[in-house]
Amino acid sequence: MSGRFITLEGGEGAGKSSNLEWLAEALREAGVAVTVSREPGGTELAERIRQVLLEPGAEPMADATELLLVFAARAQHLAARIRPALARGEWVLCDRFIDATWAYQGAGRGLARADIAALETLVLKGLTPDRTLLFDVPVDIGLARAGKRSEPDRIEREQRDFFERVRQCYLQRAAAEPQRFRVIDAGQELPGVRAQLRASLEEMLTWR
Ligand code: T5A
Repeated sequence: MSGRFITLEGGEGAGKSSNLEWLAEALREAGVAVTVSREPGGTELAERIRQVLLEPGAEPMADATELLLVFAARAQHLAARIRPALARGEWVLCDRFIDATWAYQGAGRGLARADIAALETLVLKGLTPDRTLLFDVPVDIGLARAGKRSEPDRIEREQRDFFERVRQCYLQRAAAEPQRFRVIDAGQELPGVRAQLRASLEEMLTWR
């Protein structure tokens, strides 16, 4: 694979979606062929799985069902979209990926590490993002932003503690893999966030 795989991660309302297209445009202006996608979703079938995952319903979803659906969507996304784009030499910019599963299903839900690791091996087959931009924001600020934007989806209805565990897990993963992660202080106003992203962008452009 000759392309590059860049993921954007962070808690609810951290500002990933607000900056994804801006990042993609900046890369395109620098002459990079870019595919923009998101998880859960990114293909027609994976988007249908996303709907099942996020729509609040009368029947409570079992934690194992949630985990399997997240990985089912990811398997499809990898096969139909991410791996072909990387093979074409494109840079894939993805709103959330595997770190979200460790944060939400692992730390948030408390699912067993061994189960997540087994599915990661099965589905990712060793693929790791080249760079992960972690949008870190205090939970209350992120939830307030997300709440202003839209009605909470099934996962956004979780308690504050859940999101605090998610945040801490992301920060621990970033500390454990400093070569892959860049932590963006997403609590700043948009111009401050963009300045940090610009620095990460310049660094990534040296890969070419
Ligand atoms: N999930 C996902 C799992 O549980 N496991 C997994 O493995 C995966 C892949 C996805 C859900 O699925 C879960 C996690 C999620 O709960 P989603 O709708 O894609 O659902 O959720 P998010 O990715 O969290 O999307 P959000 O839209 O909530 O967050 P974003 O994209 O980080 O935030 P954004 O850009 O939409 O911004 C939110 C609001 O804040 C404003 C924006 O204008 C917007 O109104 N804003 C700012 N305001 C002030 N200052 C700034 N710097 C701002 N940046 C943005």
